[in-house]
Amino acid sequence: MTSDFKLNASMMCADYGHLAREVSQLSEAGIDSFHIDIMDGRYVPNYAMSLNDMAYIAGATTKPLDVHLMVEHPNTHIELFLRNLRRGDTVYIHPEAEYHPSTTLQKIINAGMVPGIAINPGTSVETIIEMIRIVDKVLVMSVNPGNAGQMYLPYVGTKIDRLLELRREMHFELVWDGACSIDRILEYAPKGMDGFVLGTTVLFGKKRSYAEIIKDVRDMNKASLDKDVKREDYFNNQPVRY
Ligand code: S6P
Ligand code: MG
Repeated sequence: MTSDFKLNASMMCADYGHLAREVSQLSEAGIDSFHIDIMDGRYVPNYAMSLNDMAYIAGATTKPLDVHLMVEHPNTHIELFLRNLRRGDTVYIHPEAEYHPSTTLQKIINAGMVPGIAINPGTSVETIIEMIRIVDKVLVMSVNPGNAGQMYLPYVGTKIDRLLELRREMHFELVWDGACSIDRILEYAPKGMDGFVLGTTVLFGKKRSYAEIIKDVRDMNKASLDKDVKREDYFNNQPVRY
């Protein structure tokens, strides 16, 4: 059993009074990529990060960006995003937000970015299966998009298991976004989940450093896979519970 997975920092949860420090501390702590939530106040009932925030972070790190566009008709302004990104950064769109999502995905591909789709809790796999054929990544939402700090919607678990099954026949990476806890990582990393977006549930606003938390996530996962270490024993010896 393997469980290699990427950890992405949800930058809408970062301290904007010290953005440069946040980016460098997360990089040094071993975060794999920066998750950038862009919201337009229409597709979702909130405004989050801006183009400027995204461009700043792109210039402040060599690590990849995962840009999650929660905007209506992303095709209209996709070039604004693409020209501020680097080759290899990921751009996720929500297929419901676009009349012709594959056209937008093609623009992302043509610009040298990694194309992805985000799937809302209420969206079924059947409605997006054709999109899955042309993207490299699927971002599965376990909360409704719009805010950090929401509760996990347990009915999404069935769909996640289904997507993990689908990966046996289709090639794509599966990334978890929303209320991602240590327990969910320990459950789904061994099942093959490729990445997790870490927000307020695990990473931000805690009394421990990013480096300690990220190390804990990886150590706990290793311990839970290690036949010689019982997961309960590992947890019992830890001073901090999440
Ligand atoms: C939600 C957004 C997410 C959140 C992330 C926050 O609309 O797409 O990326 O920022 O889920 O994590 P948490 O642990 O606060 O739910
Ligand atoms: Mg997101």
